[in-house]
Amino acid sequence: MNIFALSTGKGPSGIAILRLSGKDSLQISKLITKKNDIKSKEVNLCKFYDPSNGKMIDEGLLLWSPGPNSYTGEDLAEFHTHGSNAVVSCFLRVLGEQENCRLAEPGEFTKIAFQNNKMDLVEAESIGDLIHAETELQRQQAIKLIQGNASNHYNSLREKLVKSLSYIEAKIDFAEDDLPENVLKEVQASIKHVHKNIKQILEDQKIGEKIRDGFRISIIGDVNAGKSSLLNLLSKREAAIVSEQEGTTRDVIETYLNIDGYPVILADTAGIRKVKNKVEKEGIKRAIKKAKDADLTLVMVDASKKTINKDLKKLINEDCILVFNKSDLSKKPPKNEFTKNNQILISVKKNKNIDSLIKTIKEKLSKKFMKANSILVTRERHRAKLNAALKEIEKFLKKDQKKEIETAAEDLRLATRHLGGIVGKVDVEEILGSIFQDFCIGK
Ligand SMILES: Nc1nc2c(ncn2[C@@H]2O[C@H](COP(=O)(O)OP(=O)(O)OP(=O)(O)O)[C@@H](O)[C@H]2O)c(=O)[nH]1
Ligand SMILES: [Mg+2]
Repeated sequence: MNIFALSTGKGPSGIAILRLSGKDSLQISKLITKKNDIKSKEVNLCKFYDPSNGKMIDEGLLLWSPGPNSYTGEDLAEFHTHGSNAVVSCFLRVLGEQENCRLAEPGEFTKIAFQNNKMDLVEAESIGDLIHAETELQRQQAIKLIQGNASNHYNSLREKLVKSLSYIEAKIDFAEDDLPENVLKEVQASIKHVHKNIKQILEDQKIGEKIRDGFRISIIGDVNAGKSSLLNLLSKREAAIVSEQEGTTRDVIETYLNIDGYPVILADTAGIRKVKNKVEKEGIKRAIKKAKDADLTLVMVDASKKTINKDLKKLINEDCILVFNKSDLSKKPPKNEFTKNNQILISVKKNKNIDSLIKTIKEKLSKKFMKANSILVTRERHRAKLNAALKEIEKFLKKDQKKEIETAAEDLRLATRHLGGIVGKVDVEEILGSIFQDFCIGK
């Protein structure tokens, strides 16, 4: 079967690229271009025709890459046409009318590339990440993964396990004196090293996932301090209702932002105060929970107030940034005991000092998270596999390997399998579906 799809985005554009992969793609390309001398890895200037009636569809370029040296590893044609909806839909119809030709499923080109060993699973996933990257940090992380840093690391850990396993199997198969005495000691040391390494990777505060999904920042504070106003200003839209009435916001309102390259999910919450109203009470409960779950909390206080309210004070810890708003009304924020915290005086209304708040947010996030090691876990799937491998290794290390050598070997075998599953060396089928379905069609 040959598969095809529009690989560029929808809508009128200068150029659209349609891909066709499969063993008949050269034959079909010849039919569509009426050309017999299509050159590989060269730009072929062509007219494109509908073979059913010989009428011209458009003119453009054809890039022809015979397998295995193509993105998918199969024969691959790329048609560059003008990017109008009419040209694209006509071209897609014509491709669909060719024998053994069907529209590709989301991510199918990359899935075939993986199946043809053009890339491993981590690299394939990171191509999906790169396509969806919205911020600079996300782009950098995806590129690192595409370059194979993480894959190489996982492979080298797995190879260490495989090597140890082969020693243990030799110990099982051969008589005692055929192998040097210290083999088991060496195995133990090597496995301890792998164990330590995986633990380090896992102790990364989920930074890789946060870069993919966004850092969680919550704004909590006094009623009427300007929390919703700040959310609206940063997200450049009227996401939350702003009013001079106290207790306007009840529900948590979240928006996704790109703060200077940092992907952020910013939450606006109900103002903290003592209330009887059931609905507002529930809102405050949710606000407190949001603050607890956040990677960073902005505590907002009206700068013209004499003191910080007691209930709010209880929620301030060393990690919070204190934001005194309404500097247009008062240049002197209330004196307070939180001298170790970052404190910033702003005015949302007058757009004053917002850049310094953004700078502080960035510095806080990078101080808290960016010291993490270079191998970042970017998906729950990787984390689950690493945890499973770690568990098996721990079982192995707890055993008396002289007495329980056979079950110890099984522990190592399972650990190897879990580690291999990250890059796709085993257990592939079950995870393929879930990975590639997140892609867009044409990739
Ligand atoms: N003078 C002045 N007023 C501001 C500033 N920022 C916000 N306001 C006003 O303060 C009032 C409350 O703003 P909101 O953004 O609704 O405050 P909030 O903290 O979300 O309030 P609740 O949702 O009720 O907790 C509105 O009338 C805003 O226009 C500021 O920098 N200076
Ligand atoms: Mg509000």
